[in-house]
Amino acid sequence: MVSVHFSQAQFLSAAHTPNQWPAASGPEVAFAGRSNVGKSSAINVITGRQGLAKTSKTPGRTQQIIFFRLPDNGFLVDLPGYGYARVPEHVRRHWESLITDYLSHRQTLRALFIPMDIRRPLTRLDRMMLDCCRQIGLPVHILLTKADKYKQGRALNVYRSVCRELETQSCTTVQLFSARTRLGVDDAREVLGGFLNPVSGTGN
Ligand SMILES: Nc1nc2c(ncn2[C@@H]2O[C@H](COP(=O)(O)OP(=O)(O)O)[C@@H](O)[C@H]2O)c(=O)[nH]1
Ligand SMILES: [Mg+2]
Repeated sequence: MVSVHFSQAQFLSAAHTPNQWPAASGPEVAFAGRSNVGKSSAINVITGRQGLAKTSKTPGRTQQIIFFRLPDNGFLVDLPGYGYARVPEHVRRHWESLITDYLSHRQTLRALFIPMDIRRPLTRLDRMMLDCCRQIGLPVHILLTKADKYKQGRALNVYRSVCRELETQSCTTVQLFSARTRLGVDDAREVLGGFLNPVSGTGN
């Protein structure tokens, strides 16, 4: 059984540029997704720390990489959201360079969690993100967020069709999730723990 003490996660820093990243000193999992899909809410409910990651009704605000330190040396990372239509061009370019730098240079990055709103999964930018991860060999776990917005049957249909679309994509997993009802929180913790602490549970 993997056990990471998520509830002891602490805000460490907010970085605009790579030289502000904390030293890469332990396994790291980053959350990346379209603005307003419930990324920060997911981090809060998974860690059990309401208010750890700032949530907002106004999409497209954060343009920094936020680092949270976990006990035993790991990091959780909140990447700036993408796909918000009303950002100026220079902000979008800044976002692209931040993310590209981070994904391609962060040696300790183990996996990406990509939350997607269940009502609008696999947008063009989500697919670009998935392609990027495939190219660099980074595992991805997709949270279909706000599952409470749909009845169970409809949510399961979306889940199945996303799984079908991605079945040829190795190292990509999918689950239903709701920060509101806590659906899927334990599963998400287990997957996250496995990425952060891959030797646990193997008898080592
Ligand atoms: N119904 C519902 N709303 C959610 C859920 N998760 C987040 N939200 C709402 O969606 C909005 C954006 O959430 P936030 O976590 O800030 O999204 P982020 O921009 O992806 O970090 C907020 O108004 C949240 O209250 C969920 O599971 N269910
Ligand atoms: Mg956020």
